[in-house]
Amino acid sequence: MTTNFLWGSATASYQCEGAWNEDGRVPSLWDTYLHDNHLENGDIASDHYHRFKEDIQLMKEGGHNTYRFSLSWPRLITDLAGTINPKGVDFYHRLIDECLANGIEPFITIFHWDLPDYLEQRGGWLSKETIEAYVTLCDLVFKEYGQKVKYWTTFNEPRYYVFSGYFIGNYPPGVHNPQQTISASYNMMLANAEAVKRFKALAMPGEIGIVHSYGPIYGVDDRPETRQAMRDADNYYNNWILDTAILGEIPQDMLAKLAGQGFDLSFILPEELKTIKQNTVDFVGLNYYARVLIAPYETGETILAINNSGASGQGSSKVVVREWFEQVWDHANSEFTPWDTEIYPQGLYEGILMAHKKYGVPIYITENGVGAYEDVSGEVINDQFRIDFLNDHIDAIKRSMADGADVRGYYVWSTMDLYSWKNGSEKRYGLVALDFDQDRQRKPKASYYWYKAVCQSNGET
Ligand code: BGP
Repeated sequence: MTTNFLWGSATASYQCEGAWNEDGRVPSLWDTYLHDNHLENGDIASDHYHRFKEDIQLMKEGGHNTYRFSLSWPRLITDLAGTINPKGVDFYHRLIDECLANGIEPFITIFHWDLPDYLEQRGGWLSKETIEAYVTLCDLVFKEYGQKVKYWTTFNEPRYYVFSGYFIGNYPPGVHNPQQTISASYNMMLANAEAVKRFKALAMPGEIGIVHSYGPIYGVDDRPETRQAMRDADNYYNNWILDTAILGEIPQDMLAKLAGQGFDLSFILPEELKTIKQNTVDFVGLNYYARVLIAPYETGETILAINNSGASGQGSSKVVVREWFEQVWDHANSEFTPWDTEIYPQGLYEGILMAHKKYGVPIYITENGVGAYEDVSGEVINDQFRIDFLNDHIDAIKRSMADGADVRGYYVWSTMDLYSWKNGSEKRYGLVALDFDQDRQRKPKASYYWYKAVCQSNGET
């Protein structure tokens, strides 16, 4: 590893902060959606808002030299008029300062899904108004924190946000509308370019990137129809975000295919395409959980994706996109988590090399980890399965670097147990355990101590 390699872990504001209605914070679309549907929510989450100093001490003692976290938009700007909440602004000054005082480099995500509900009520990412509001947010946070922060990312996983919210419909706003999926993704990618533009116009000292949920594409065989399905799946899963943000080009064959299927693309304006072309990111963050295995579209079904449905979901996952592809879960030959996520470290090795060859920009692995049901009641929490998982994935990164990839940092998801979207607190990812039923006392797991040795030896252990 290079000497200044970033070793750390990651969280997101809604998933860890709690304090959902404190100090002037207004509801996000997640608050409203989960409250309205009587689902487990992040009202308290990991209580990071009140306990961030303790968490940063744990990071420091755990050998981390960086922390990836996101800014809560509904804590910072509280209405359509753009009213700034001074207590929210102050909170992130304190969080950033605490990181810096402890030798932890802040790596900031501007948007990790907690859109203010007042914007969702006006159409959310379907509306150009949200792009304007997002740029106002960027302007605020660049000016407030920009002299202290070297690493910025505009969005966490726009693809996952949009496809879950507008295509599958299992996340808020919970609709199933392919046309809206295309419009919302486009607006987010345009907002990404506008944020980069503002960052450069303000001559900020740091670097700016985007974080993508990376699904390297594999085929079930080598037939021409499989190769075509793989290309379409790559557009759906990766290129739509990565080509647009890094190269400034929306994949042409994807647009042609969408037009051929009768989708309306008239909202894409030449001026906007110029903005996208001229304002590309400096680096990319890749979140890696699993590869994507693809077969040609054959079933005649229209869509749908079913996933993330808990232990009973294993074996029932399905993603079929009409005339594009079908996704395959090869249970006979591979290992899967109870949530049907394949454990496939080789996909990280090959995926990094593919991204490196295609894009050539610096890469940060901004999330990698494994969710599990865990008994955290004992004194010692032996999560050997997590150690094995992390070890194999870190090894994959090292191999990719030995083969020429420019990887500059690695973040375990997640720093501590936190709220998992729709799964609540029962799907745990943390290096540090929390007892959600009691006082949320922090208890490092075996993986925390193992990862400490990795960080301290710069990946040699
Ligand atoms: C990523 C998100 C994270 C995190 C992680 C695990 O897609 O960026 O916010 O939640 O996935 O996902 P889940 O909690 O659904 O298992």
